[in-house]
Amino acid sequence: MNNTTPLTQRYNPDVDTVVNGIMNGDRQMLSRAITLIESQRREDEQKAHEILDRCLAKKNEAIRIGITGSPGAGKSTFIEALGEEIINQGLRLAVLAIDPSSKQSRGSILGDKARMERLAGRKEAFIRPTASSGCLGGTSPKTHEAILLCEAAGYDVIMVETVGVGQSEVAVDTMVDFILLLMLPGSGDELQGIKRGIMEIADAVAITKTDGDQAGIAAISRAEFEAALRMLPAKHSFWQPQVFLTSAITGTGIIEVWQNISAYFTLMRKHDTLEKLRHQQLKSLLYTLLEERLKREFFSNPEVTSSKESIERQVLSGQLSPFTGANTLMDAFMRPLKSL
Ligand SMILES: Nc1nc2c(ncn2[C@@H]2O[C@H](COP(=O)(O)OP(=O)(O)OP(=O)(O)O)[C@@H](O)[C@H]2O)c(=O)[nH]1
Ligand SMILES: [Mg+2]
Repeated sequence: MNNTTPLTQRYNPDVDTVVNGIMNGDRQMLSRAITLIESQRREDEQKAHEILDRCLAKKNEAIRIGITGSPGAGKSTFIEALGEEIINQGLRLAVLAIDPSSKQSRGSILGDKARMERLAGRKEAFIRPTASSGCLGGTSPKTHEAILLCEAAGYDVIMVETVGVGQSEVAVDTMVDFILLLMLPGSGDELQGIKRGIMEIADAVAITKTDGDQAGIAAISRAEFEAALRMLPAKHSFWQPQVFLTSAITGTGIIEVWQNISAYFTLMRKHDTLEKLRHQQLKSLLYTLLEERLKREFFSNPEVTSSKESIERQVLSGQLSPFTGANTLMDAFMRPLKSL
């Protein structure tokens, strides 16, 4: 695909064109395929899955990193600084940035591209902001599918930015190999609350914005996080998560974080853990997709939709127990299948 391609074909290209484009590093085609994945339209979905099936045949293995942290923790700025370091080492980088504040992907595209301006200008980088479309923290099977497409496009490193709101990290944990948790200086007290769950899946913690007058408080936070990490069960027997003091503005700690990530992947390969992890990730995607599909089929089933309200009323009035109600709806769903 080049600039002489007719405009109509550029905007509604066929599966072959998209697949070839992705394989040949055409960022616009990759972006187009991700848009199809995100689409709610059945025909787009079908096309997206044809593209995915073809792309999966090409085995590429990228390093997948999840970057998570509270809103405003400095995730995008950190990715920009770390991303430049990665590109300078001769690697190609894809960033899937999930913007929970935006329901419209157009809005978030402008938002995050502006925040990762330097990276967006590099030809070795692909930045794709996606709207979370109501998913907690923004991760969904669609994010996982987008990762697979970036991998087919030959990116060496894929970063997924998610907002740490608890469950979203658990979802992202099923699709990335390494989770970097970003925390603001002075956020040690959050360890008592929901952040504990996030700590359990973190492979490294970076305290952000340690420039200016934050240095002292950052050092205290580091000690708090280190103590908390020591109390947690090990995710991998060969890996002890470390805490780094970083600043995306001065560049402090960025190289150290990258060295830590690289060391992790060297060990993962040595222990054959990466391949096992890939299998777990694919298994998780298979069942997540299946669950979503079943739910959708169930709730759009005419037998279910016609009896749903009446069953709900009977449950609310105490005529039916929720269990019997659920069974009745399930029977309604299964009836046409049983008569086949
Ligand atoms: N002083 C200082 N400010 C920083 C640093 N990193 C980010 N910031 C500022 O913190 C604010 C938030 O940064 P972002 O990178 O957008 O944070 P984020 O976590 O991606 O935010 P959301 O995606 O909205 O959750 C911006 O105003 C940045 O300029 C840093 O290392 N030092
Ligand atoms: Mg951000």
